[in-house]
Amino acid sequence: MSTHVTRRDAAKVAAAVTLASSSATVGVAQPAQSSDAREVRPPRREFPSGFYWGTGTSSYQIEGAWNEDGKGPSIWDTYAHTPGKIKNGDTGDVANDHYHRYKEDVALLKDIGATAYRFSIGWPRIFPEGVGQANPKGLDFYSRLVDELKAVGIEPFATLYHWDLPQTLQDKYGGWQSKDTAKAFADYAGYMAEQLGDRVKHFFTINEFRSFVEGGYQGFDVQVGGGKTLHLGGAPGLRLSNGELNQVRHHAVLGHGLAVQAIRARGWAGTKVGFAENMRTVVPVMETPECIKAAERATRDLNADFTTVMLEGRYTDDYLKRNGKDAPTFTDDELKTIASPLDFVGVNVYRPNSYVTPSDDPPGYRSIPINASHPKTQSEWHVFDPQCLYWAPHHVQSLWGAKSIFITENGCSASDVVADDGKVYDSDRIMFLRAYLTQLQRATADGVAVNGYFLWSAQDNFEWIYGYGNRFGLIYVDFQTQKRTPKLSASFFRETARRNAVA
Ligand code: PNW
Repeated sequence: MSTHVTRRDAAKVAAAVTLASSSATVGVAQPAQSSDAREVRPPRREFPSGFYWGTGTSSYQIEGAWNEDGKGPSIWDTYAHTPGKIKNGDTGDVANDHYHRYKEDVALLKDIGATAYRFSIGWPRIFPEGVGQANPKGLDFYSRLVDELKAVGIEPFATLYHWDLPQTLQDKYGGWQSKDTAKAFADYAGYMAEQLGDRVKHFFTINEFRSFVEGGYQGFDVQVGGGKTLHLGGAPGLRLSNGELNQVRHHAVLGHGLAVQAIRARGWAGTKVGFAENMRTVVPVMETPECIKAAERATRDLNADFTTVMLEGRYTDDYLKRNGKDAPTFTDDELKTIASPLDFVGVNVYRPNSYVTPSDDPPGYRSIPINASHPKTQSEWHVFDPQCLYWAPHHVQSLWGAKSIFITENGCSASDVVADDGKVYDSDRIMFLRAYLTQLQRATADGVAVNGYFLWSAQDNFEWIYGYGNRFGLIYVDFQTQKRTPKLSASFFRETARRNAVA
């Protein structure tokens, strides 16, 4: 594989640029003598000033040290230790060994130009049994991580729940099947805001309600095109009925609301809080007013169980009707708690979940099938469409009037390898990022209040049931040696962050 641009290639490119730009002399333009002589002005697709350029990770996916310094076991430790659950029998026991290498990892974040970092706190490191006595060594790890980030000028954004529930709460309460878990979560959230709030100004309560609830308590189907669906799962690996599942959903959003209240009550002045949800992203088939309206209707409807109830404080009539006897039981007070006012909305955006056209019949939109030939990235569920990074934040603003939105995850896995020259040429990831970010820039230019973008992920890591096979990082990790190698996409990210414009 040759990655060098030869002088001849450069001259050809220069000639093509000259031809394209000299409309009066098409066909008679002279090739430029030297590509260096002319000034090339890259297009400027700028983001608003003060925009955060971040990367993200989560505790179980990178920390390792699964049983060190007093940490209690989590449901993901248990699940990954169960034979047959994870591809190749991989576990997060060691993962990226980030628990011991966090200083090197923060230095790398600085090198790749990140101005913000979204990490998650492992609840069982702080409360090994979910509740009760806090573990000072666990707290100390996150405190040192935050200090290290602040020292190099990277803004820390902490997620309080990225799926690694203390095993004790699973054993005792059936996890999120019980309101007791929601209450325990709020106590832990309040404690973290108290302990880190002097330095951490942004907290996300829960990451991806949909993924951990549906994956963990029933298993969920994702449409991948051509009428095919994929069944995905995760810890704790239960198979609940629809009614039971709706109750778990309700407890998860209740946990979020209680956590928001606890953070407000016990946190420091100026602490900001929101959630990070992979809401179902709906793309209008065409950008006509009717189609966009239909897409908004579908967004509110298809996210009724999580995003909509958290932002509106009510389950939509359609949702309750659709679920009939399987609808969750709840009180008005709980709904108020669930919709506690937020400072921002975080959305994880990877793929379109639905393409819609208008319809005169209820529910007022029609989801069209995703074609079998629709492009995908390396992950089998990952349907490719940059438009979703325009429409997801757009709908959040137009439907719910959000004043501040973060893209809390976006990125793709790719078949990355270290080339003979020691570098990693992830051309498809750069293509993915440029295409998606161009759409995000379009959203900000249209007045959508997006304040930051967190690329998933800083480093290759433990990709849940796929183990170490699916690499999402800007930094390549050799899991045998723990050697880190920034990929070509890391240069793309650095340049984008430096310019505050798509590179
Ligand atoms: C997210 N889907 O999961 C998680 O928040 C991360 O921990 C994870 O590593 C990352 O995205 C990449 O997978 C998702 O099927 C899992 O659409 C599945 C889907 C989306 C996100």
